[in-house]
Amino acid sequence: MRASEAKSADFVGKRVTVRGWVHRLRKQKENAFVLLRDDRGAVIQCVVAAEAAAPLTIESSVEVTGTVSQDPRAPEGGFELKAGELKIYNVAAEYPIGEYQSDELLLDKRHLALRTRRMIAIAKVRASVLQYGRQWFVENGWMEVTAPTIVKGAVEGGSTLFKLRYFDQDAYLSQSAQLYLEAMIFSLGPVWSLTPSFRAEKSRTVRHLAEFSHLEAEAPWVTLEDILKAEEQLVSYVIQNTIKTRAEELALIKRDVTDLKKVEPPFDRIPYSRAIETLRSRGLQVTQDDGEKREIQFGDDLSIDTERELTKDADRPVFVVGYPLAVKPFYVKEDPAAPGIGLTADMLAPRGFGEVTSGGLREDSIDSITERMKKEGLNPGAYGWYLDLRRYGSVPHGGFGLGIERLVRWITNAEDIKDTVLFPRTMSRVEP
Ligand code: NSS
Repeated sequence: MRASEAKSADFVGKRVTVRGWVHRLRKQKENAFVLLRDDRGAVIQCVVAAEAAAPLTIESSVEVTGTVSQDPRAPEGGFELKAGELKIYNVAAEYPIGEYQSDELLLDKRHLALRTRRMIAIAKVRASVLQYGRQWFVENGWMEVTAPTIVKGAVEGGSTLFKLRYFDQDAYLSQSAQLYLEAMIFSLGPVWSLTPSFRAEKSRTVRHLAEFSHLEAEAPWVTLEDILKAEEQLVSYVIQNTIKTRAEELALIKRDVTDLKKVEPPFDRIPYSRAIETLRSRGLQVTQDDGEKREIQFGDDLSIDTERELTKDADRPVFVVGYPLAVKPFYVKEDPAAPGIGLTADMLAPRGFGEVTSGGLREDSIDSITERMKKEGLNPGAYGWYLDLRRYGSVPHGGFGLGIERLVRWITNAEDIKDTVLFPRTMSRVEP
């Protein structure tokens, strides 16, 4: 059985068998104290004869049969296995990961480091985020679809595309499933997908990965407000359920969830123009491409720093609504009531965690969209099939994308987004 099952008053006095790995080891004259970690990351202390335990090393795999007893001194819940018989499966070689290790070493040895209790806890939180995300869509009548990840066209700008040789032509790794989801809504209605997205992000930041899990949704006949409502409900549902299901894991990584409990709809909607005014009134400076600093102004995109400034005191996420078209991709629909402004919104998580989702309405006029593509330096000829969607029964529609790792980073309070995925991909890391 698993360690978590054995640690129960029902089994006290009974002999049980638990399998796992030596998580910690203390050898004394007569007895050895093995903290055994099971295959779900729960631990139980096992007391075995020193002689039998002599060959054991950290991460050796073992099976212990012993009597469950209750002892308040036993770590992790006051239960232990006594007078254990020990069967050794594999005596591990000297383990390269000790108690205090550099972040770099932990990343180099990630295939082993994912056995640490912090990584296990975060992986479980992530699993719940995925589970409840999926559940929300299913319960609300959205249909799951799968889009290709090898594509011909850019969605989010050309600078972060990964190019690859696809037989005898060039192709790219997908940055977003959006264009494909847009094609699907004509016959499948509201759809969603969870696919890897790829971005050749050249800057090293604590919130960018080269490969991330992208939860995306698209629906016909919607308004911007419909999309924002879906986003705030989805995120609140995922968070409330995850903090309940994963209370133990979040406690283990010392995440105080008081603020997360407050994540309930509706989230504030702040117009982009007001966000810029607020930042200007606080004298916020931005660094330009040439390294010079100047005051932030209307037309600037929001950065990690400006997003932090906007959300540092907030408990709940906020939507920044109505970015200038110039800082958003070609597909964003222009607000008929405000020329130059997009019907688009980013959800910023509180306390500097920053952008978690981005979404809005899509331009449905073929003329406007072709013109915007040209402005962005894209060749409309390469988007033939996508433009067809504007030729054959175009309707008002919209959707959004949510970065799973961004959401997990916020929920787990992880310093670095690399901690939210077991095998992170960044500019400097494609191994292990
Ligand atoms: O570029 S986005 O802001 N928007 C899109 O890709 C849309 N085409 C999505 C859509 O409407 N279907 O990315 C969406 C989200 C963004 O808010 C982040 O949460 C996440 O995807 N994202 C990332 N996470 C981790 N690493 C990187 N590099 C990254 N880029 C975006």
